[in-house]
Amino acid sequence: MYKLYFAPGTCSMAVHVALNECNQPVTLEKIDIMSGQGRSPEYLKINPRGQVPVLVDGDQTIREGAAILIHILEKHQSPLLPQSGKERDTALEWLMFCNATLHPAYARCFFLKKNGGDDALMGTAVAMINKLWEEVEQRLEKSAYLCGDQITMADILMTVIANWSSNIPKPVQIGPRTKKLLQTVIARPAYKKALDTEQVEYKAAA
Ligand SMILES: N[C@@H](CCC(=O)N[C@@H](CS)C(=O)NCC(=O)O)C(=O)O
Repeated sequence: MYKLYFAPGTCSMAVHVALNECNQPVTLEKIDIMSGQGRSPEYLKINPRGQVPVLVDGDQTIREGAAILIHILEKHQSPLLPQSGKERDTALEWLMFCNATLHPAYARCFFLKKNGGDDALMGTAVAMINKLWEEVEQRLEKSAYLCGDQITMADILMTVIANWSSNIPKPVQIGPRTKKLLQTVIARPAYKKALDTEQVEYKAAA
């Protein structure tokens, strides 16, 4: 059985949802990153960066969310990651957009909040987030999901990240088409189950 080191509602939740989507049972190991458990000597042995997610699959330990998601979806041949061609390239592009562009944009704001960044700097950082949501909103003019008419993992990771918006000290603006997508994603049984298990309230779709 898989083991997932997670913190409720964080990026590790996308891995939790992916496992649920693939009907894979998982042993969940909660890491209290807010209280510094991620920096404990025990956990640093598991992930020297002190972060979640970490997935243990048999004798393999995988760190980095995008690598973990690709591992799971390929192993279980999930349609959340098309297997070849242009569809796969597009799905990976948007998965990486979420993992390597949208996620760090939020992380920048959390860093400023925690370390007393000034108001102007925070304003600039939040404006960068809002610019990304504008781009997403424009993309959804053409299709219901980020990569067309079918949901992919990118939509799920984006939905997880969107829910961090209420922890940002300035307004984050998410457009109506994007909110509709978020509502569709959180209605999926796999997502609902993860929210229930992690005891997370979803606020970004309203
Ligand atoms: N690049 C890493 C980023 C992981 C990450 O930032 N995880 C956050 C939760 S969303 C975390 O563990 N933060 C605690 C910390 O950095 O101390 C990945 O994609 O796995």
